[in-house]
Amino acid sequence: MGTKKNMSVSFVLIAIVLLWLKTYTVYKFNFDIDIENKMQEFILFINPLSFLMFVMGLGIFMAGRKQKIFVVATSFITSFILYANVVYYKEFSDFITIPLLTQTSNMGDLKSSVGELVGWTDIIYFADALLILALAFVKTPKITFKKYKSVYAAAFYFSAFGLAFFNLGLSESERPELLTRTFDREILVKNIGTYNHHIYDAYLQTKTTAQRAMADGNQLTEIENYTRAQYKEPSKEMFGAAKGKNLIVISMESTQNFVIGQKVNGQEITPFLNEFIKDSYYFDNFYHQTAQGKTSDSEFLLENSLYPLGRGAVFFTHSGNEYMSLAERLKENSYYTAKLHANNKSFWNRDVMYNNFGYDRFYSLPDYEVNEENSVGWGMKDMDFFDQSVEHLKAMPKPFFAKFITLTNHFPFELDEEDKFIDEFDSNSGTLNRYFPTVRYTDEALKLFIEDLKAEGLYEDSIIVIYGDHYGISENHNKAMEQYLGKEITPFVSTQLQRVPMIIHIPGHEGKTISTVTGQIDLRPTLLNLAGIDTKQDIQFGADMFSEEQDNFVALRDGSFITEDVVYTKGVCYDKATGEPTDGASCEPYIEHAKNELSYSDQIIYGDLLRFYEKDEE
Ligand code: GP9
Ligand code: MN
Repeated sequence: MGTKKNMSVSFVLIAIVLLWLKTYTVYKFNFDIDIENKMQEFILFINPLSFLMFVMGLGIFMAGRKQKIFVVATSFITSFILYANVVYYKEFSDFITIPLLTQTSNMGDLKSSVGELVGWTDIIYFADALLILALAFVKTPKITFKKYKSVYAAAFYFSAFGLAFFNLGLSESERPELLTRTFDREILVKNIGTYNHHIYDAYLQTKTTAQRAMADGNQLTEIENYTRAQYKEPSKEMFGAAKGKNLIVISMESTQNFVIGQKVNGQEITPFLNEFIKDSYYFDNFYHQTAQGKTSDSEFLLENSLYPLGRGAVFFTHSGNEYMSLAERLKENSYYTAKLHANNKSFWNRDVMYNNFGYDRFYSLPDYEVNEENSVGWGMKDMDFFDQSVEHLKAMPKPFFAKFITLTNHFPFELDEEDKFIDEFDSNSGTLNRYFPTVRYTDEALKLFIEDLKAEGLYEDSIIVIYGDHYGISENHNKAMEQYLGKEITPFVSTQLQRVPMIIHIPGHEGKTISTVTGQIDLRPTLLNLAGIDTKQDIQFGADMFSEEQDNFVALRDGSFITEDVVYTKGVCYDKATGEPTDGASCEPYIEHAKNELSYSDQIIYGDLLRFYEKDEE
């Protein structure tokens, strides 16, 4: 600490400030972090500081030689971590995570290109550490290597804590539920900083590693017996109905089923889908089963026919697990597999997870031409996304499995004037009001996409599956929803609102509405059976939606469930016919069943049990 007589600066403080400024400079020059306003810039600027104070700050408890060694070593180690991220980012436009490092294909890519990524001039990234090293040898009264008095040390750490909380508070207000809900690594780093991101990542890793270590293969045997007993024979007529055809699956952002066939202000909300349904299979009792991981949870359900987790996003927490993905099974059967979504590839940790699922290709942001004109709200407009995607489809080997994820109909449901084909609703919820025109917009985008597929000769060779990923209108908007639906929203109605559209179009097949109670968990077996791929031996919790043995049972992630006759939610059993609470006895037998389903699925994920799976010889 400085005194008036002899002004000197603490060696520890110099190191902190240098590293802090360097980190911020690297943020600006080496990472492509999208800054939308001054507050975000400010958060980005302060976010390295608390970590550096905590770690480098330990130097204030030491003096002289000890302090010098500690500060110099910490400077180099921290610089190295930052530099490793710079190198990694050059190649992958993403930040390092532990699962990424252990994924061999990624590392292989990195090793082969490391020569091109690293150069002598990179020494500049260590300039501050070298300066610190030099200062350690300089004898000047201007720098002090003293230990802090305990009162100063306490004040120092008190400030570090304060700063950390201040940083988190600002981030929370910029990005609510940052650590549990939305998981874009870029947003995470932007808010908590690159160093804290590593700590957070290490925490997730330790937790999963411990749970995984405690698991053993016997657990899987019990679960396997359970899922085998649940297996439903596919319908003879539908098994292989799409064999050899391309499989185009479209996940519609935030689209709930209540808009299908309905109007707002006397105008149809989904005119295209309403027509498309007429010559497709339409499942009108199909539920989303997602939780905090939203879109990524729906993708997880589709790929694995496993339930997502109750807390956090499994795409983030268990991306290193062994899975039996839909993509992998299709690939084994000579499909080319691709994901198409015009967003940051690291959003929801997709780049890592898709790699694990075995996708051949992920067409993400850099594969699209995105500009001011063709963007709104969250990014590229659906119409342009589909339009540019057709070119990608044309380039794919056939048959392909192409999975699309739309974006425009995402909260806060913004739209340019020229894209509003219908008027907003008029209620106290701006969200619900805007929802209708954005749903209508995506409907139009789908219409144009299908026209394009026809023009390119892809339509007749493809089966097209369209479904909603999760709800768009949360319970916060119940008042406005009551106004639109013209009825009270009880927990029963809320649960029914979790239905999302589900449409399967197969060339040459006539349209049919199927009202079996089904959910996203059923997608994997249904699609594989349509492709003529048997799933009898697979561990999955869903069943073919065309099966005559379908049990009309869907469990939602919160333990609610729906059968042919009842809806069970928040501990109350409702009669579907009346929507009124009924005798608990009608729900009783299923309560255990729902619990078992969810807990078996959780056990698979927490224990990474599929690594013990062995296929029986037939
Ligand atoms: C982002 C998109 C939206 O890429 O999939 O995710 P959500 O917020 O709906 O989970
Ligand atoms: Mn979504």
